[in-house]
Amino acid sequence: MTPKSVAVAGATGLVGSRMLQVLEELEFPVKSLKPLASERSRGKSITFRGESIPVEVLAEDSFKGVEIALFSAGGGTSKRFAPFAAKDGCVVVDNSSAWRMDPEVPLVVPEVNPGDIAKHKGIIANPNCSTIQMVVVLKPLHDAARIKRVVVSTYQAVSGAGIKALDDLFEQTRAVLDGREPECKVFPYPIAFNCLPQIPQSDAFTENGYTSEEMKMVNETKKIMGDDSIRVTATTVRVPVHTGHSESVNVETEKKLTAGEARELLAKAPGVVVEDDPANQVYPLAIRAAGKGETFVGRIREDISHPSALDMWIVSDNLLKGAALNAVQIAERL
Ligand code: 25A
Ligand code: L14
Repeated sequence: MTPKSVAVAGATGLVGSRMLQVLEELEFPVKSLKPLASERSRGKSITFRGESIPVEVLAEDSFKGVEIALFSAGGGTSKRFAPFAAKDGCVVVDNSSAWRMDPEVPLVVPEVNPGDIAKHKGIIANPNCSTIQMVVVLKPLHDAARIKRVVVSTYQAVSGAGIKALDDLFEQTRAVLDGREPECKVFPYPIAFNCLPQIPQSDAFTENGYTSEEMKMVNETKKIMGDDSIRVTATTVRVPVHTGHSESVNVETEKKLTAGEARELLAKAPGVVVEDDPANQVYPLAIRAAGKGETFVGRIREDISHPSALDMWIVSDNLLKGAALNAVQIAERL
């Protein structure tokens, strides 16, 4: 690949900083790097390959001469600025939910639907973090046995909600340990020592009683897998974990798969690591998945309440495969 000029919009955020790190670690051929953020980051610098680069304020003309732009600065920012980037001939890989369900925009997990990348018209969407780690595991099972229905509950890390949410987790934990009242700045209720069945923290509930995060898992799974017939229901929950989303997933298939057959299929699946040895208490853990690029699956077992279904536990780093790594992998395929 000839070296590319790359911009990162939201470079000072949690996901943006992981994007810079992944570009370095995967030795992405970067000719020049342009870190972009909001007014709040004016005067800040980021470090890329040992070099300090000043952050520029994102503007409509930021993308002249830029070939690839990775966006992670929230949905509103993507909606407003990605079209300007595309118009200037830049290809946008967007981590927000702004464009994901647009029929003109491919929604891509490279292990699942790499062929959709070529259909882009300037914008490619990076799926929701909880969806990405689920579909890399579902895909080989679907190919082998056709998935009819998925029932998922998530245990989502606080880093998914950004830097200020992590500050809340730390401050509240300290307050509780010191015997003070925890203060809520980002979440509607304390996240320290608690679970919140509401993601995101604002604009969460849709008319059918699901949260928007839950409906993302329903709709994005069908789009990425290219199969509207897969029925999905989800309950998404924030837990006081720093980084690494965990998921309890029940998968009903048309053709019965034994737990052993599923393990064999998943052992061969790209980007997936099977960690499943109950006798030795081996199963995926968020604290071990954090910082790694793979998706880990374990606790694979046949559902005793159904003739043709499996239960499993899926864990991945929400900032890496769930966001920055998947975006850079899409850019690599470009
Ligand atoms: O709008 P949404 O979709 O609800 O998204 C809200 C936030 O969720 C995070 C991300 O926060 C996003 O802004 N997020 C989104 N997708 C995520 C994912 N898949 C995700 N988190 C995890 N997984 P973040 O803190 O990680 O990153 C924010 C980055 O976006 C830049 N940004 C925001 N608005 C922008 C913009 N850039 C350009 N134009 C805009 N209009 C933001 O830059 C950061 O890089 P910044 O300069 O605004 O922030 C620098 C520092 O300021 C702190 N901060 C953030 N918001 C506020 C704030 N301080 C005060 N008030 C605020 N409202 C941050 O802590 C940051 O360090
Ligand atoms: O759709 O954990 O990418 O708050 C990313 C952050 C969904 C919510 C997305 C979180 C959002 C998620």
